[in-house]
Parts: sequence; structure tokens; C-alpha cells
Amino acid sequence: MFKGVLFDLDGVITDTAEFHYRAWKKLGEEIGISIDRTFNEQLKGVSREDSLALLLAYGHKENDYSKEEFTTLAKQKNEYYLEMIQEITPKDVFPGIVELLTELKEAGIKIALASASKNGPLLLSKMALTSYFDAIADPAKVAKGKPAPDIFLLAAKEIDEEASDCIGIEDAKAGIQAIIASGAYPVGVGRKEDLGEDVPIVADTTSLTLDFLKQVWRKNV
Ligand code: B16
Ligand code: MG
Repeated sequence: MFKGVLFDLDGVITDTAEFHYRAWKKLGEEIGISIDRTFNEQLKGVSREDSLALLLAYGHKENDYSKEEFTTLAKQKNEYYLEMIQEITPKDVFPGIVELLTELKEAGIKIALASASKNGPLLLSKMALTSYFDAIADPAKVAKGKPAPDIFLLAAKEIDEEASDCIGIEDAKAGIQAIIASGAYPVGVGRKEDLGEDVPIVADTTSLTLDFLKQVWRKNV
């Protein structure tokens, strides 16, 4: 049996992915770069700074800003985002997630957060989920963001388990790649077209039950 579950946050526990999109769209409009949801898929799971670099490259403006201006733009996006997430409450937790966290706790399976977001602790607290988590891996402490395995390796380490004894749950292609690279077993939330044909996928979080995770784990070993 697996010993830990490593959760992505944005797009898996709640729909902050939508707010990230709107905040980048707003910033983009201010600097003359128009993005759509297709482009946004590339930003999912990617750090704030790497997302900004992708946005600027998309608008052919990668050489238009100094280091300081780049930092200011990243900060501005985060301010828009923080404004948007103020209203998040426990009602915004995706269906089935509290039930899954409860089942995992009862089964003695450890729970860690492996989010690229520096706002992870704030969001868990707003959704009243902090007490379920045995560890929150700090994205500021890892050298490389997703698709590199670092955040999943750190999350596993913080619950004292090998990544290969854990399941990772992700809604982003970069995140699935990061889970596979860490040696953990990936489960995707979303569409096969976005996440890959060879990974177990659920269309939405209501299908994420302990039984389902046990089933996919049995197929894996
Ligand atoms: P922040 P995840 C990621 O979270 C988001 O998917 C991504 O869109 C965002 O840019 C990144 O966190 C950084 O977030 O600006 O709040 O530090 O999906 O890894 O939970
Ligand atoms: Mg995500």
C-alpha cells in the first residue's frame, strides 16, 4: 500500500487555477499581452516567476523589462491574485476532497502539500484544511519548479516517506511530469488530452476516493 499522498493545490483542492488565470490575464492586458485559456494551460503548476517569463515571451516582450521591473510585475500579479482569493471559504473546496482527506487520515496515510504556490498555507487556512496536512512543502526551498521533481521530493521527505511509496495528485501537465520524475505514482485530475494518455485520470475530484487510489496503486505494483 502507498504510505503518503502528495497533493497539488491549485486545480486539485480548489479552483484557484481560475483566479491565477484571471490575474495573469489582467496583468497581460496592462502590458499589451492578450492570453487565452489555451495559453494558460502552460502556466498551470508553474512558479510565479517562470509564469511571468512565459507570458512575456508569448508577447515577444521578454527583453523589454529590467530585473526590477520584472519583480514589480510578478508582485503586481500576486496582488491581483490575493485580492481575488480573499473570499475563499471552506465552501470552495472541491467536492470529495474533505471526504478523501478524512479517509486518508483514518487509514493512517500521510498527507502533504506539494504546491508551487507560495500562497498555499494561506489558502489551506482559508479553506479550514490545515489540520489534515502532516506537511506543507515550501516552494521557496526548492531549486527547480515543476516539471522538475523537487517539490514532490521535498513533500515526501517532510512526511518521512520515499516518494516511490507515495501517490501524487495533479491537474497540470508540468505537475504530472514532476510526479513521475520524483518516482511517486501520478493521478491526474482533468482531461487526457491535457495530461497524457498513460496516466490514471479522473474527470473531477468526486472520483478521488481512497478505494480509487488503492485500485490504481494495485495496478502500478
Ligand atoms: P503563487 P499548484 C501553482 O500552484 C499554480 O498552478 C500556478 O498557476 C502558480 O503560478 C503557482 O502555483 C505559483 O503560485 O504565485 O501563488 O506562488 O498548482 O502547484 O498548486
Ligand atoms: Mg495545480
